[in-house]
Amino acid sequence: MQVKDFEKQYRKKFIDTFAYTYQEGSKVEQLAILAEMVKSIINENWIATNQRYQANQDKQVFYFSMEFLPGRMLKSNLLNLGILQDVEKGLKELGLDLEDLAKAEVDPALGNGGLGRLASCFMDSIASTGIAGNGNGIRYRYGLFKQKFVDGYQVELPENWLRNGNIWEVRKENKAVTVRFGGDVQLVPNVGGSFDVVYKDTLNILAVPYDVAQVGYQNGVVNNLRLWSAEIPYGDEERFNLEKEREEIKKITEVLYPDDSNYDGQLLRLKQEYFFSSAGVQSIIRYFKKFDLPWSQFPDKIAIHINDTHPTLCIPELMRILLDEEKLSWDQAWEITKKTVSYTNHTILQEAMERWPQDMVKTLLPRIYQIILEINRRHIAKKIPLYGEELTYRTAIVSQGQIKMANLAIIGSHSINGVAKLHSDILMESTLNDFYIMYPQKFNNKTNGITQRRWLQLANPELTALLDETIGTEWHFNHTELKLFKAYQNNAEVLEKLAVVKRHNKEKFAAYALEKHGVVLSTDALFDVQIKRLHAYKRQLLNALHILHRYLELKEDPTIAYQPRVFIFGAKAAPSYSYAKSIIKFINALATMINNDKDIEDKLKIVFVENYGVSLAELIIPAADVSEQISLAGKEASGTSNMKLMLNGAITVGTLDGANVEIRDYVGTENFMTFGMDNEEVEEFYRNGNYNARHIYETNPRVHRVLNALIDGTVPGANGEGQEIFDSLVTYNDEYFVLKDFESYITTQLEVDALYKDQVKWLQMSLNNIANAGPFSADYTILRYADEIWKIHPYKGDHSL
Ligand code: 26Q
Repeated sequence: MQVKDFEKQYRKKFIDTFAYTYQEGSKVEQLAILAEMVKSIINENWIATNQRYQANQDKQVFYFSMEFLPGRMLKSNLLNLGILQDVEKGLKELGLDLEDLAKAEVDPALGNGGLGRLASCFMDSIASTGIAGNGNGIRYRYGLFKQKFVDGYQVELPENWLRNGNIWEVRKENKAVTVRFGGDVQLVPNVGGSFDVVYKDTLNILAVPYDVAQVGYQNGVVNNLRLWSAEIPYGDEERFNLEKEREEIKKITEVLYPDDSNYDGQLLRLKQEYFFSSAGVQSIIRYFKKFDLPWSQFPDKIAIHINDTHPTLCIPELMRILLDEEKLSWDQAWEITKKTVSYTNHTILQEAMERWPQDMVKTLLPRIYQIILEINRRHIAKKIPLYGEELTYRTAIVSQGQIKMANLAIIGSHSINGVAKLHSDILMESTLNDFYIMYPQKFNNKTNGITQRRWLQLANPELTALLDETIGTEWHFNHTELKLFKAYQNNAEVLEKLAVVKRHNKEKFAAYALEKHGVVLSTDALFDVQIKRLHAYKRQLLNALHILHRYLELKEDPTIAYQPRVFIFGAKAAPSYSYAKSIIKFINALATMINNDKDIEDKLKIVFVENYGVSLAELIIPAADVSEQISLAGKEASGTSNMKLMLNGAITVGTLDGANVEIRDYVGTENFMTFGMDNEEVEEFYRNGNYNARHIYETNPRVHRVLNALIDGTVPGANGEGQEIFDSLVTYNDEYFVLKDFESYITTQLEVDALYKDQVKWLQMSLNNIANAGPFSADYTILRYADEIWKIHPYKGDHSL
């Protein structure tokens, strides 16, 4: 479209919609009109993509995830359509700024953290690699809570993200399905010698899909993300005149559970899980039936992938439909189900494993319960002769009054993968070893990835421009080409340009920190970043203790030549996780003390950003010099901020945990700052039970001084929290070995200081990180899923990999 046409259309569309001129409109309205125009381009490709899939009867993957964190979509859609620059120009002619309009979009927080963001990176990569794929999730009325700090404490506010409507969704009322809960189920013998399943007194809920286009990168592909909303069925309004019943239905898709690593067995959560699993499976069945193929070909046309155990009920749901509605035999249905479903595990923590009380499942989902019991019975009967009772019973789905979702997911699928090499090894060798013995061929690794489009091209346009002028633009389509950048590591001019890019990005963040938090930052300081959910195992506390250590040192001797640093934190704590909230309060108290201490000047600053999410990540990551990846070895399944920060030239200070191990392998030990115990050492402590945190406190003078500062009133306003943290470390023996790794951490941080002072060396390390980040493109991860698990071939567009 010509710029002139664009302007004309924009003016007209605005007036047609609002009956006043765009100059009088709000940013939200100006954005809405732009989005309408973008959608009309997208929709054509969307229809064409669907027609192609249908005509070719392509195999499709359905990615079931309880969470998606897509971030704002305007610029990402423009980039992927290949019209970002043109639209920017057109808007300028109209006197509008694309950046302003982009910021008027809400950032849908329909997820907690890593798992949800991964799902969205995957959606982008599935479309961009030309794979026929769909997302399946929940359209929560309220997203993850908005975080505010009040006197340094986290306060949670509701996130009413739909207030102005969602410009990218299309309500598909004609694709609604019914999901049944509760009631009684009877198996009534029929003339054919089998039986019919008769339901009585069920609560029927209408699942209405809202579809969101997933635009591929300059390849014409538009896939679908389908988010389900719970509504009262048509014609049932009479029945639902009771306020209470209406409320109950509305509640199902009302809020996202804000816990990301702690299992909390609430009935409503179980309802959510079945609701979107059932709706998704029903709509897949409806799609498959259009082809009029034998059921045995179902796995040749459909792959269902479950993102952690949250959608596991799609296994018994698929069984239910095949058995009860399509009248297949158990063996046929079971074969099809196993061949269709695959599962990714995202956690090592035992306390995060989902298990539901048997009685809850029985009451809420009587038919599904029967099917789960039968799956379990057959599993036990089949495996005891092979593996004996002890091992077999450890793999039971139903045990001690509980239904274990991971066990059901493994038994009912053909593939289970971890999300980084170390994580997958730990699953096979320890956490899920019993299953590994039974089904070694099901286990595999798929190291996570990130989309370079959002995390480099959109978030860091200046670095993108520098890469384009040095290595060309082929890397936009094939991210391993970033490797070409390595050839410039001794090029003074390129290093200088890299420094300028980093400085500009730091200036942008500094402007935000000043406006939002009133903190003045110097861009000469090293920007040290830890952004992730707040959890004890991620050890934000280790970071905080290091800062406190530096502070105490500087107070004692102001001449110490520490490299000035800005410590940036972004983290939400689950509302019920009180220890995590205490750490937030403690870090905020530390920030207030240090930022206002005249003796410290620019040597130390702390910024704990409020309400961390995808949009803030896009601002912070390009500004980072150091990436803090300091979880206790063996605890972080993968991590993905580690990849995003590396891609933007930050140097990792990290333990050998999750994907850090692979990052270090690619970038080389000389460009990665390793510290702390490895997984073996941690395991050894678990085996011998010899860890004694109090002993470290009593014998290590640095630890002693820092810990005393937690309880002697050094940090004003955090006495209670200081004491609580002290106790967790000393009295309760420091579950995550913070004190054990402390020395190694502060030593490594001193090395970081020294390296940073040698700017050429530092820039070379930074450049090497960028150049080696290509393999962590989610495009490659997705191609491996497609090839090895889903058995789907990418569509060969102009720029397929
Ligand atoms: C389960 C039951 C009840 C309520 C909530 C939950 C729940 C919700 C979300 C449990 C876990 C999550 C999220 C987990 C998560 O984000 N894990 C992270 O996944 C990333 C992507 O694979 C990894 O990089 C991280 O290492 C991992 O922590």
